Amino acid sequence: MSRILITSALPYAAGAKHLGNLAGSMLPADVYARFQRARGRETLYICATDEHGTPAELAAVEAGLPVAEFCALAHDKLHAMGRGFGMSWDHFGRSSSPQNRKLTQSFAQQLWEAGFIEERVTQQVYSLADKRFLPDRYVIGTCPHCGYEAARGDQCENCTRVLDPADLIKPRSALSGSTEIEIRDSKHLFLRQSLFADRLREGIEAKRGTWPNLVTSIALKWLDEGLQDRGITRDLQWGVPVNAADWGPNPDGQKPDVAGLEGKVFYVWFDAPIEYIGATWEWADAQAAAEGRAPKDEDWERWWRQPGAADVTYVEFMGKDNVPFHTVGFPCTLMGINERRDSAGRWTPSSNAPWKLVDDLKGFNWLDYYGGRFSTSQKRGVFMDQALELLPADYWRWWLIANAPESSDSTFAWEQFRDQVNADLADVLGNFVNRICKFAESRFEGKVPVGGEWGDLETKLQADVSAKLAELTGHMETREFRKSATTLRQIWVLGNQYLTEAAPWTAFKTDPVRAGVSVRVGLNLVALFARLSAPFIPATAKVIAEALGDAEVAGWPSGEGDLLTSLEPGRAIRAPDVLFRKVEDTQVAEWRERFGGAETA
Ligand code: B3M
Ligand code: ZN
Repeated sequence: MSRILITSALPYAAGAKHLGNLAGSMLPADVYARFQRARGRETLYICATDEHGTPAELAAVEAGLPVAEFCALAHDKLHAMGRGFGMSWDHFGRSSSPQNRKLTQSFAQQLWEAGFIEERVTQQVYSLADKRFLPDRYVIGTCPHCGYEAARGDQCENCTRVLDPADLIKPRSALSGSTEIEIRDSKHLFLRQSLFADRLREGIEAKRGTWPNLVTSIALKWLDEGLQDRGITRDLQWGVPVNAADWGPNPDGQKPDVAGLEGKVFYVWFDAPIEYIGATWEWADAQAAAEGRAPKDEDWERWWRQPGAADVTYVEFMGKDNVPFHTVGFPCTLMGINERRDSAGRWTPSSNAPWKLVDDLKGFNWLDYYGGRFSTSQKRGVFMDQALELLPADYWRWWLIANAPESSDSTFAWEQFRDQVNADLADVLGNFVNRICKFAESRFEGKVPVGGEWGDLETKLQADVSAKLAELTGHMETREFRKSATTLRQIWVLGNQYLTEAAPWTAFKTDPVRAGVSVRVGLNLVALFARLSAPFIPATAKVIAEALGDAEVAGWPSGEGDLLTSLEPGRAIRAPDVLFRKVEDTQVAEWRERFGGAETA
């Protein structure tokens, strides 16, 4: 049985944490991780804060804090917020960790020595007003591709194209707003991505049909446009320092220009994906410390390096803007270490134990707010910390997964949110659990009824539920989250239909044994619902399991087996408190007032 390694895109320490960040990477990754653990697979779900680069520096300036302090606070805040939403991370690391620094420097060294990194003198944007270079997001201007006027120097968020600050039309400093800008020479390291184009294309073509169309088409579009070599260093202070003094000669016998590279750091997009590995190392170190033993490389390398990782399936989750960096950038880094390329373009394995590349990549479109973007500055939309003040995490988890922006963008609107959580969670699931548990309490002494035989209704229910379970398991395995939520809801509905037909409340007067059978089956449905719902709404699933006398939710059911007979007759149960209170119209009105509604889009 394969082990499952899961990563979700690393949130910027400084980023605005809107519901889209949750919907498009962390939450589906968590649902998938919980599902795989429930299936009995050894699963590792890794996430971290992405702390380097201009976004963090700019936010620290704005907050008036030293950047290291700013990042430490942001990390803690994000960690708490993620936990609040039920993220079952095995480790939530920091890209500024010593482990990531070591890996990043060692990877760069290996790439240099293998001839995949080149030095170039580049033209950088220099601000006379700020007396410094302005890499990436320090420059704002008009996108040369789509004309968007607030494009950042690293990427246009409108058309998702990756940019070079010097490409921007009408550039201005993000620090001072100054347009007094000149272009100066500065030496930088470039990863020779163009050498990898054919290998990358082969890899992506092989994933067509398996990976979402969105992902393969973004990756192929990138390759079709002609893969550019990528600058992987920056004129910044905050980041992983370029350790060129440690490096040996490249295949041409050339040593790096140590003086020319003095004081530079690696580009944030070079070190951030490496932190997936770095955070796994942090996790292994923390485990060892907790168990009072010395850490071993083998503990984290078994997830990432062959031959130990041969049974690992590695799945990445991210929003569409991150796809190029994960289908091109990060694979180049790893392939450049795993393999050698001769001057004729022939590839052979290097002498290194190879690092694992992604097996499955799940990309998402955007979640927007009433058809417009979530925006902190324009006070539009509800953000992660605010959402948890309004309602428990499971409401949000359910709605966001049921409306995951998979095949297209999806949109959040309070009215639709209210209608859907009220219908699915309060009316269908919550009401079912409460009704049957209350009835068992009042008519069967709070016990799973004993005796009586199944009739046609139960046999049919078992067949229907079992067919739907196979469908649900299939959707979960292929990471089709909307379809999974739809199928799960259909299973809840099957339970409701069964109870309506079996009507133990009326049967109780004339045929108490028959009513007992229905109540027993009903309670077993409750137990099954907890198991199947746990990846989506884990807190509620636990409350349900506890009401049935279990400390934990049982694992994912494998097939027909004990689908409707897992609770032994005679077991004591109790009705839980109301699982989901309905979202009221007055709340919707208040929240629209506070966070904006259709008029703001
Ligand atoms: N921090 C981008 C983002 O939050 C970036 C992802 C890094 S994944 C290695 O959109
Ligand atoms: Zn653009």
